[in-house]
Formats: sequence, C-alpha cells, structure tokens
Amino acid sequence: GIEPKWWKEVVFYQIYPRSFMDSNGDGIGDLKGIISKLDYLKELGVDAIWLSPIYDSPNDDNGYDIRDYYAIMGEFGTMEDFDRLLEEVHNRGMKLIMDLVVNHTSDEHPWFQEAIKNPGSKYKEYYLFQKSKDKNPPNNWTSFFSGPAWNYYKELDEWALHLFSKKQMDLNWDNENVRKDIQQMISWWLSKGVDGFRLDVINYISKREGLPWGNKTVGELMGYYGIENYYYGPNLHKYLKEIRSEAFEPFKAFSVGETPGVGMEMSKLLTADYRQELDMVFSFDHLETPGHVRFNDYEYDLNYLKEYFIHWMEDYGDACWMSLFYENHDNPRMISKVNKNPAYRKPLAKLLAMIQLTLKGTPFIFQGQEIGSVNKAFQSATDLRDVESINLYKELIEKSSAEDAFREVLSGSRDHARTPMQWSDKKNAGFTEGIPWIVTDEDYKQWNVEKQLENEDSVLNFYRQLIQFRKEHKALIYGSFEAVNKKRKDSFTYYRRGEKEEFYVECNLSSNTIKRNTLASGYELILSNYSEPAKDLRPYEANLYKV
Ligand code: TEU
Ligand code: CA
Repeated sequence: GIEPKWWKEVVFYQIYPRSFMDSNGDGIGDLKGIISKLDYLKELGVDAIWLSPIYDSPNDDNGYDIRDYYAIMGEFGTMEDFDRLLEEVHNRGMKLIMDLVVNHTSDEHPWFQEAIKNPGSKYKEYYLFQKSKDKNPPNNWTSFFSGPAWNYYKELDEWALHLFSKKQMDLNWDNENVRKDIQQMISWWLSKGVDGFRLDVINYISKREGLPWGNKTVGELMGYYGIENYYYGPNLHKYLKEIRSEAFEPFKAFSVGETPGVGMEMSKLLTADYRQELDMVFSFDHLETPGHVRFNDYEYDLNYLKEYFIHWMEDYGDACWMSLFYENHDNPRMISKVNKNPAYRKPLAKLLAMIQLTLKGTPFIFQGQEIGSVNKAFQSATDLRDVESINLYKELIEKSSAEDAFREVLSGSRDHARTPMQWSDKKNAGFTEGIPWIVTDEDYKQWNVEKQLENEDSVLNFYRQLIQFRKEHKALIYGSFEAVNKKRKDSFTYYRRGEKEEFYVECNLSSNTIKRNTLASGYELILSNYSEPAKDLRPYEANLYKV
C-alpha cells in the first residue's frame, strides 16, 4: 500500500524568481513581485511552490552560486520580504520549498575566500584542492559549462575543482565540518518554517577517492569527462541518510533531489520510504529521446515519453513516488521540443497538461508552462544570459561560424525558460516597468495570463480545471495505473482506478488523425482539448473519461 503524504497530493509550481514578477522597476523579478502573484497561483490551484535560489549570490549562474546561505540576494529583496512571503504562502494553505545548492558554493563565499587567503585554515579542506604534477590540471574532468573543471590559484600553486562555472567551487563532502555546517544551515531555514528543499545536483556530492581520471570512452559517450567518478559516488547514501536524520527528520521536512543521470534502480535506492534518504528525485532520462542531447535541434517523439512513463508507473514500486515534469529553468519549452507548428500549440499544450495531471506521481509545473509558453526568438548571441549558453557559444565559434554556433546554442539554451513571465499584453508582458534583465519576443501580445484568465477555452483554464479535478478525485493521485493498447504507436491510453472511482484517459501523441479506441464508447467524457467529439482522434487530442 502507499503511505499518504502531503507531497504526494499537491501540485507543485516552480518559480524562477528573476523572471517571475518585478515589483520595483529594476527589470529583475523579486520577492515582493512573487507575493503580488500568490492569489493567481492559489486560483490556478497549485498548492506548493519551489523557489529557485534566492540567497545572496554574484549571479554567475543566476543564484546557483551561493555567497551567503543566510542572506537574501539584494536584487530579490530582504529577509523581511522572505519572512512575509513565507507567511503569505502559509496563510493561503500552501507550502514553500527552497532550492538547496550544496554541491558547490560561489568562489566569493567567505569559506572559499578564507581557503585561498589563509591556506592553513580549516576552510582549505572545505574544497577540492589538488597539486598537479605538471602545468596541466590534476585530471581530465571537464565542466558542464565548457572547459576543464579546474581553476588554478597561483598563490597556492594548486588547482580547485568546479563541475559547473569557474565561480562555482565544489565542496568537499568527505569533510565532516562541511557536512555539519550544511546541516546547521538547513536546520536554520527549516526552523523558520520552510516546508522542505529541492536539492541541487545532490547526487554529485560524493566524489571517488583521489578524484581519478575520467575514462576516455565514457567521456566521449557522455560529452563530459569524469562523470562516472561522481554522479553516484561511494558515500552518497551515507551523506543523504545523515542530512535526513540530522536536519530534515526533526522537522518532518520534504526533500526532492535533483539527480541527473541516475536511472530507476538508483532512484529506488535514493527514494524508497524505508531507505530514509530523499522523498523524491528528478530523474532526467525522459527529457531527450535516445541518441539526442539537449543541444540537438530535433522533434521530440512523445511515444518515447509514453514508454518512459509506462515503465516507471509499472516498475517504480509503492515504496517510491514519482515526480512528473517536462520543464524547468534548465530546459527549452516542451511544446517547442515536440512540434513548433503554431497550429498545434494549443491542443499540444493541453495534451501535455492532461498527461502530467492524470498520471501517478507529483506534478511540477514550471512557470509559464500553464499558459502554453514556447521557445523565444532570440536575435543574437548578445541576447544570451545563461552562463552555460554563453560559454558554449564561445567554445563553438572556435570551430564553426557565428551563425551555426548561435543556432546550436539556441536549440538547447536554458534561456528559453528564463524569459519574463507573460502576465499581460502590456510593455514587457507586464513583468516590469523597467528594462528586463533578459529580452523577450512579441509572443506575450497574444499569449499571456490576463487574456487566458478571461478565455474559458484557454490553456490556463484547462490546467485549472485539471488541477481542480485531480484534487477532488483521489483515484488520480493514489489510484492504480494500467496502460492499455501499449504497443499502439501514437496512442497513449490508460486507466486510473481508485476504491470508489475509475477514470480512463486517451491521447493522440501525434499530429496525425488516428483511430479512437472503442473502449471509451460507454464512458462519460469529463474533459477534452477539443470542443466537439469526433469519430477519430485528432492531432494531439486528449480526453478524460469517468468509467
Ligand atoms: O542543474 C544541473 C543540471 O542537471 C544541468 O545543469 C545539466 O547538468 C547541465 O545543464 C548539462 O546538461 C542544476 C541547476 O538546476 C542548474 O540551473 C545549475 O546551473 C546547476 O545545477 C549548477 O548549480
Ligand atoms: Ca525587481
């Protein structure tokens, strides 16, 4: 049986604060802006918010490079603003989880500053410094943001590891002082009433002893050298159990780990309830189809998503609980990945909502997904803001034309998800009175919250109806899942069965018309992304029935 938990029953909404709502006209989203939109989220029906990092940061990686875990980033506001935000969220019966980035800190964090200024201090052991036998980095590990994963510090004649940007320095988790300081910080935030955390690349924290060289074939296969030495390290479970027992458990706090690269079996070891480690993970295997990486410009085949979800629905087990997501601040918009033809944008947006909100697991909606957001028409490399995109562009123009480099970066740039939330058809989509920190395009004139709130048939209202229906029918939360006609290409049909109720969903995963399943003939149609029923299933048609 499945143990009931609040985090199994909610619909999460991820806010990227920098791009959500600007309250003071500096072109950067902030906490007061979020507070002004809580009623909108409440009416949408989401019950829990995941905030991307809001801690003090130089913003080399937009907050994923933390300089002070105990202070709020100046651009976003003050600790008083945060306290009010938390109170306003709780007043509405909603939950708030924060983003915990502890695989690394900013190189401007006092710990790192002390480590290089005073090599005799204990803080030198907080990071992964190594000497090199020659003028090259100590090993062949590469960063996810281009180039070697090492900075050289002349004053020490030593190198320090950074899996991400040059200003994101990896912490040494084998050092008990590091773990104690982090547990203390987590407890401090939980004692303020925060309901839990999303843990950034938490499966990277334990590195193999001695940081051995990355295997050449693995490096070529994965596009990053060294990943096999840290994506699922020797002490990962030990450290997760420790964080849980020392910091999370006393507050009964929720945890979802961001764990790129772990598959189902590792996810079971990380999340099974009797393991007492994480409550959930974000596994990313479904975000690209086999043979593709994010920076490939290809049409994502939803038949792969169907196979992925069926496999996890059937095999993940009752001791584990899935997260259900397509988008976040690190990925292009799902509609644009599947089919860029504007004719299908609305039915496709609603199809994605139907699948995400009727499967078994906790849905995580990324800001803008609920109004059918698509990728942006950036004009040139100067429009890019994401350190990953900027570094990749610099790398690519070494060997290809500026035009080809820009096109390749655009096909996978995280900036597509980071443009201002489209609130209205007013200047800058109603996001700011000032000059936005990142450009947007004309899409907001037609696709915005204000317009869709008034339009009963909008993507936004489809999400609202589905979220409402899911909340009122526990069969869609705790009910069983059974896929039917699994082998039938472009068709995704399944039952959700609870004690008292039974539902049937039928989807067309393609832009072709396909035969309907006869099964639904006697069922009561609850919700469809087409206004009239037809003989066959139309492009991206999605129907929810009560059996
Ligand atoms: O993301 C880690 C992650 O999975 C992606 O960055 C991915 O590894 C990378 O884009 C290569 O495909 C987390 C945060 O979500 C991301 O925003 C941060 O940039 C990163 O960690 C470092 O903190
Ligand atoms: Ca602002």
